Amino acid sequence: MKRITQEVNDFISRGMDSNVRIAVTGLSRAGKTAFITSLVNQLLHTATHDNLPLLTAARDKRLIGAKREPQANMMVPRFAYDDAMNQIHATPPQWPVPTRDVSEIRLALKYKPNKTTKKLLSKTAVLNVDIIDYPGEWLLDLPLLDMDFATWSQTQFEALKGQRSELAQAWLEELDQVDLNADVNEKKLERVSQAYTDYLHACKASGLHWVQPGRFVLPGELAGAPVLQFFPCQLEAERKTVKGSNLAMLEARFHEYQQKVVKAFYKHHFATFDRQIVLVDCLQPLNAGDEAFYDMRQALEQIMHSFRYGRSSFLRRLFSPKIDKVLFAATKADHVTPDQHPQLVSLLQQMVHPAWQTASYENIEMSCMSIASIQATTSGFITSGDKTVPALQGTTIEGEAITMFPGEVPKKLPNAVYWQNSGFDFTSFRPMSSESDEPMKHIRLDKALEYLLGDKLK
Ligand SMILES: Nc1nc2c(ncn2[C@@H]2O[C@H](COP(=O)(O)OP(=O)(O)OP(=O)(O)O)[C@@H](O)[C@H]2O)c(=O)[nH]1
Ligand SMILES: [Mg+2]
Repeated sequence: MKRITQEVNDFISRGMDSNVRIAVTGLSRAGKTAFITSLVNQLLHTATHDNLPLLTAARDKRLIGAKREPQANMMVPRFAYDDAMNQIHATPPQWPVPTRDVSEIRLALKYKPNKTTKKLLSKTAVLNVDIIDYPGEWLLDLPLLDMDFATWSQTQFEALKGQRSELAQAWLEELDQVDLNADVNEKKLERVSQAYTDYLHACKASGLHWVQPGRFVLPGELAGAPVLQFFPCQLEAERKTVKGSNLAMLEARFHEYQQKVVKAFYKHHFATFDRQIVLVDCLQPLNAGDEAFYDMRQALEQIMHSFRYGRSSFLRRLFSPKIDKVLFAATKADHVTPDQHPQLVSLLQQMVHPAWQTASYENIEMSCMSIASIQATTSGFITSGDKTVPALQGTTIEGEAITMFPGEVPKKLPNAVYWQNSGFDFTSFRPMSSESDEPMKHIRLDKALEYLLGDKLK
């Protein structure tokens, strides 16, 4: 009885409306824009279509409808839902354009509560859902907060192996031209920073996702600002930073980056999130090769640090974290036949589990699933001789209609032999044509919604 009274009080004090902030992240091209566009599109159609059977409130017909509302945070750009929908409904259909910054959109969901406490108060309730899109690369910067400039520099030089050391050549040549103890030369620092940024972009283009500082490749509104103009240097252990020197300036900018960029993101954005979905494109690194694959695993491990709030954690000292549920979703599941979906989940679990099991994720629930936000293929079977095999049908980005078996997804992290013997070649498809008054086709987007929102719609 006491608990019920408390719940009723909470509910009254909040008014009939409640609020949840769901953050959507993932490394670039993971499928964030497609996910948010589809999520909004699905919820806007829920009143008229049975498009979300795995979302309990929708299945039980308690979800009355959804509408767009002006977003709460006025300092953040609006998520470009209409632009994305125009692209998907274009002839031929196109994917939404890449995004580079944080953005936000709000939906109000009207539902019939089934919790006794809420039912006592009103037949209907409203849940305001803020959906925030931000680049996963920004989470790669968290470890920077625990390092000084010299330590960070060292980590960057230690990472210069394999493909990275080749890609870094032009930057290293520029770096050789800098006298760290000479009087500060802003022009020179700008040039070397640009060479370093180009190197980070080249890493991304080769499928290597672990890049630091993350803002260098996705600067958002900070593009061109001096706070993004520094680079790692090889420093001697016994050194003194000369006042007014190039090194002094690099150290100062690194410090500013820690305080005004990284900390500010955690304090002003991350601290406000209630739920987090991390989208992972597991197929892209399978296409790109083993270095890209293990690199993505390392990037995911880094991303997971942001959800580790042990008692003494850095984040807990900075603010009180609120995220209580994190969902890892393998996106673009429609690139493989449905029989491969369990393998996709298992691969994703293997990529995130080691970090998950060893870390102290106090009071945080985590789960993995596979989804396709905007289904671009249909699945079926083809007969070859006396064998029937699963197949996909779709239209390639170039406009060719094809039926194919795209290959098997490894269930476990592939070993060296595997990379030698099996090549992956997942084709990119264009979105299917759809009617503007119909919800888009998806795979398990409703399951993701149930995980992220289900309890809030009770
Ligand atoms: N087949 C299929 N392809 C998808 C799906 N979602 C995304 N894609 C593909 O992945 C690409 C990237 O998707 P976006 O949603 O733009 O990814 P993003 O994470 O927002 O990318 P950035 O904004 O560049 O960081 C799209 O252009 C599509 O080619 C999906 O559900 N199915
Ligand atoms: Mg995007």
